[in-house]
Amino acid sequence: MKQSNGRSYVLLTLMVAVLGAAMLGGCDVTIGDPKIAVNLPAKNNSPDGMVLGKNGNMYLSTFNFADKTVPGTIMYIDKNDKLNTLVELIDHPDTERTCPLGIDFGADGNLYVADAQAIVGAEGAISRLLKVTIKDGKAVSVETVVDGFNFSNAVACNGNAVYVTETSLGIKDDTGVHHSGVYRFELSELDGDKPIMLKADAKDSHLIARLETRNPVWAVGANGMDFDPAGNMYVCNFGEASIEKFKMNKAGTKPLSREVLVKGKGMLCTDGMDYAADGMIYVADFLGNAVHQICPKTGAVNTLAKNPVSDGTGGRLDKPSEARLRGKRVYVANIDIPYDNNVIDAPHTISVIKLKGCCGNCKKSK
Ligand SMILES: [Ca+2]
Ligand SMILES: [Ca+2]
Repeated sequence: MKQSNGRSYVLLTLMVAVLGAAMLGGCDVTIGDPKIAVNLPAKNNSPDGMVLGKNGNMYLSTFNFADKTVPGTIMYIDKNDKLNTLVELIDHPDTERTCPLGIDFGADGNLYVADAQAIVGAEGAISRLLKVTIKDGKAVSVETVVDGFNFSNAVACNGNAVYVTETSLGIKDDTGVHHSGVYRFELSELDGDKPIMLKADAKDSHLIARLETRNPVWAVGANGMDFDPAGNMYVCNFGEASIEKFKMNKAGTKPLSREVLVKGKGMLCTDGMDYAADGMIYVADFLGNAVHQICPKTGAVNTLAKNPVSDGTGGRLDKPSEARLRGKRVYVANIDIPYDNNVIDAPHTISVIKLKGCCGNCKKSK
């Protein structure tokens, strides 16, 4: 039951997303001047999740939307913007492919990866959380540690836990509400020999937060996620074009309160996000083909870059899905997948936006 429910709902979501392309085309606005940080090999043409490692490398998940023979791969961009491969991931036994999206390092130093089988239309609740064990900077093993997501998406680690957004809880709701959420796992319960199998229908005890999305075209829920230094959790609600802020209990096991930090204000959706070292939030706007900087104190939005849908030439944004800060440079993964009137096209790029000092954006009111 779980698999059929999850499958039908996730596929419906993706079909609606495709149909929505005609209704929500790009616009002609161009803001900013992003450049190319890295050219990706043609086979690794669908980049998504990124995380800045303690060693200064920007780690990056890549797959190939159209070609299932290409393994999902974790790469990294070193301090000189040279691209390297960390590890190729293990294919799912049913689909024979891996589709890595969000990534983050746990307090144990290992890398946790969302394998979103749903993004390429795989059937069933078969998306996963993978653990890449790292020793001396090298990947020594890849294991499945949680199975049974409908659509695992972002990964964010805080304390001794790993949090994963579930973009669809697979719940049928005739009122037009799309249900999604956040799962939390203790590092100590993640065991490659005994993967956690999630219970269906939002009944699993690891589910700590639920989100609702009311968008008739883009029924896509919880997406990017991150924590601030005080332990507050921020979750992007894609179809609402919002970021929700959750004040957590001390242990980080459940939210005590929640608020919508920002919604809309020029954003058409909220995809991958970074609560960055400079105290600002960076969010990729897949539908708006834009990257925004958001003040977590006021919710003010400063659009750093935006352009009509492109092929990515020269660093133009090409369906960005994640933005991460390194120093004063915002790295942007152009996932370039075929939704919202976009076509997969060369070049395949990571863009970079150079920040010009402090924007002062936080001084503005909402
Ligand atoms: Ca492209
Ligand atoms: Ca494109």
